[in-house]
Formats: sequence, C-alpha cells, structure tokens
Amino acid sequence: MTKYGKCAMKGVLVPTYNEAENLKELIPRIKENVSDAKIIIVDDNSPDKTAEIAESLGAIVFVRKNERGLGSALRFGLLKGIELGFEYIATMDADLSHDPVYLPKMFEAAKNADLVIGSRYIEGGRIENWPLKRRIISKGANILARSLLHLKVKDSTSGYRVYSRNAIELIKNCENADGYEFQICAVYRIEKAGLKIIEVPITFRDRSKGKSKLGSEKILDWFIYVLKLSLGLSS
Ligand SMILES: Nc1nc2c(ncn2[C@@H]2O[C@H](COP(=O)(O)OP(=O)(O)O)[C@@H](O)[C@H]2O)c(=O)[nH]1
Ligand SMILES: [Mg+2]
Repeated sequence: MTKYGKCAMKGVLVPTYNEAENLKELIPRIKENVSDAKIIIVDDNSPDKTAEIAESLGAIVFVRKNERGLGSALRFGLLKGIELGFEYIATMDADLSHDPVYLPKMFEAAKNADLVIGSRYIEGGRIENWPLKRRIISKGANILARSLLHLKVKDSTSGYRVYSRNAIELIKNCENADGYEFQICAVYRIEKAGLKIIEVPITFRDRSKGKSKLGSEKILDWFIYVLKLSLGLSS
C-alpha cells in the first residue's frame, strides 16, 4: 500500500514540459486503454500549468523545480515508480505521438521481456506526417546507434516503452544521460546485459499541439554521447 492507495502493478510515466493541452486528451485516453494502470507525470515546473491539469485528471504528479531534461525526468520517474512498487512501467510522450491504444499489447509483451519498445522501424511500424528533416534525424540516429554501438534493436530512439523492474535497476547508472541520450543509454545497458528486448510495431504521429523540445544543441549532445559511449569514454 502507498499513499496513492492499493498499488497497481502497472505505471505509465509521462515526462512533461508545457503539455497542458495534450494531457487533457492523453490522460483520459490512457485510462480508457489501461484502466488498471496508474499515471505518473514528471513535470519540470511548466509555466502553462501542466502539473495542475495532470493532478485534476487524477495523475500522480511530481514537479521538479530546479531541474530540466527529458532523460533526468525519465530516470527520476522510473526510480519513483520502483519506490511506489510498480512491476512494469511504460514511458510515453505527452504529445499524442504515442497512441495509448498500443499500451495493452505492450504490457502483455512485457510479461516475456525486460524491455518492450514501440517501434517505428520494424515491419508494421510507421511514421505519419513527420517533416522530412525529422525523419532523416531519427533514421540517421538509429543507423548511427546500430553501427557505432552494435545494437540489435531497430528503434533505439523511441521513447514509447515498457520497462521491467530488472531493466530499471540497470538504468539507474545512466547518470550522464540527462537529455535525449537517455533512450540510447537505457537500450545499450539493457541489451548488453543480455536482458530480453521485444519490439512491437507502432504508428507514430507528429504532435498537433505544443512545441517539440528537440533542438540542434540537443542533437549534438546526443551525438557526442553516442560517440563517447562507443569509445568507452562514457557510462
Ligand atoms: N520533464 C521534462 N519533460 C520533457 C523535457 N523535454 C521534453 N520533455 C517531454 O518529453 C516528451 C518528448 O518531447 P518532445 O518535445 O515531444 O520531443 P520530440 O518528440 O523528439 O520532438 C514530451 O512529453 C515532452 O513534454 C524536459 O526537459 N523535462
Ligand atoms: Mg514529440
């Protein structure tokens, strides 16, 4: 038991920055698809009142006042999820790019794996209405990750995932991966540790509300991180 009531086995973690409008649609849609899961929001003190909206919609909300970063928010939320007693934790973006309709299938697959990835780059996976530039960045990042880090996973940058407790124990050490590089750090550690990873095809759709937080500086940080990881210079 926790202060949030009888502990559910499943959590759905959503990192947010200025996603109030998207959460109004996302939270009810998660509840519709996985009624037995608790929703955890890690918000970095968004000025648009994301946290208040999330709370009013019944989510467990953590507000970080002095920190920013997708990776550090995910690490924070996954570790909180373990403390709260969840067995499986899904992670997904707030912007409806990750359709909650896939959650039941992904949680089901997680019974036989330590990491389930909602994948755009396996048979049956698709990307809709993403500009060409974003497609090239995403595909390029995956090709680089596969060749430099010798990864088998086809979509190592997807943020739509389900982690087991074992997998979360491993990503505790992704301390230098505070931004978008967290996704790659997590896959790298889980795959190299020999844990089982399953990719499930998804259709990814570009956001229609709010703004992407991926800028060229973050892409460069990601690239330097992967390079360092491949050379054994980063943990
Ligand atoms: N807490 C937190 N969430 C973030 C941060 N940056 C991005 N996010 C969230 O991470 C998810 C993915 O970010 P997004 O901007 O959609 O990236 P894109 O899909 O690669 O364009 C969204 O839910 C964002 O609100 C951050 O610094 N802190
Ligand atoms: Mg997005």
